[in-house]
Amino acid sequence: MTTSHPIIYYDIASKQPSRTFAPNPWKIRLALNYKGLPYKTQWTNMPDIHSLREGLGIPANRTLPDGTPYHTLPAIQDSATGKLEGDSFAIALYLDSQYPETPRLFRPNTIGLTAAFNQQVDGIFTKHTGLSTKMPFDASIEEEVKAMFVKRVGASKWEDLLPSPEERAKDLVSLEAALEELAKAYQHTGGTTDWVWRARGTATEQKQVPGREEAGVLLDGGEPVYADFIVGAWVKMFEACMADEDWEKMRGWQGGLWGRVADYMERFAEMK
Ligand SMILES: N[C@@H](CCC(=O)N[C@@H](CS)C(=O)NCC(=O)O)C(=O)O
Repeated sequence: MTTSHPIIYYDIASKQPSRTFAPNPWKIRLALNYKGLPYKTQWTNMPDIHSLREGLGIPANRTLPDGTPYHTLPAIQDSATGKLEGDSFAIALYLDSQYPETPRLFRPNTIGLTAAFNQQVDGIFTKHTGLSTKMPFDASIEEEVKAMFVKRVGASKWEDLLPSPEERAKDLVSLEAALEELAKAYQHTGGTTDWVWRARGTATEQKQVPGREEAGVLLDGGEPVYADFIVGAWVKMFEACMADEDWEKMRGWQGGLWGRVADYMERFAEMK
């Protein structure tokens, strides 16, 4: 039964107006809206995620390169059941099992498959997060957030984390090539990835595949599933955080597929 008690949904705060921008929170924002569950967002500044989760009693779920655990979002607290969950995939599973009468995120027997896809897609985009050069943090915490990232990677200053124009150009070519492979899943083709030896993209030495049929906006058509929200979340993150001219390029890659995915996800993007 859908409950009248709202789920508290913890998301990372942006500058005003508050909006989701980070990929894992996006996955759950899209999922909650798709399922039509009543929820209320509690926006949390990035430097406060640690104390929030410790206060709620949710264990850390990521580790820094030196082994120190650190806390992340999304997390949910379901006041109907008392359930606390602090990992996006586990939240998606919980929502389907607790609210089975709402639209399903997972079709039967696809949980392992979707978990593997989650890892694969996270890997593709994480490799290219250097392109997200305009994270929309509030000015009041921006310096603190930058200092957190600088300390984490053992750099001496924020500017050292930003890609040079040459690195950015290389990253764009590499992301386009990786997305060329991902686009095959939308066309139900696929096969062994070949971009390692025959990178594709718009760089002058590369060629686009001729005669591509327009790919559908969902992996399997019909209704979306969690796998669609995994990709949709990352595409929305890049839309929010990339330099405008880079996003304009990405929108148009693979016959405009990523622009269509970003636009489609808008129907599940309400910030409640
Ligand atoms: N495995 C976790 C990963 C969550 C995660 O990495 N969240 C990022 C945002 S996408 C975060 O909260 N980062 C906080 C930080 O880096 O301090 C999940 O799927 O929920």
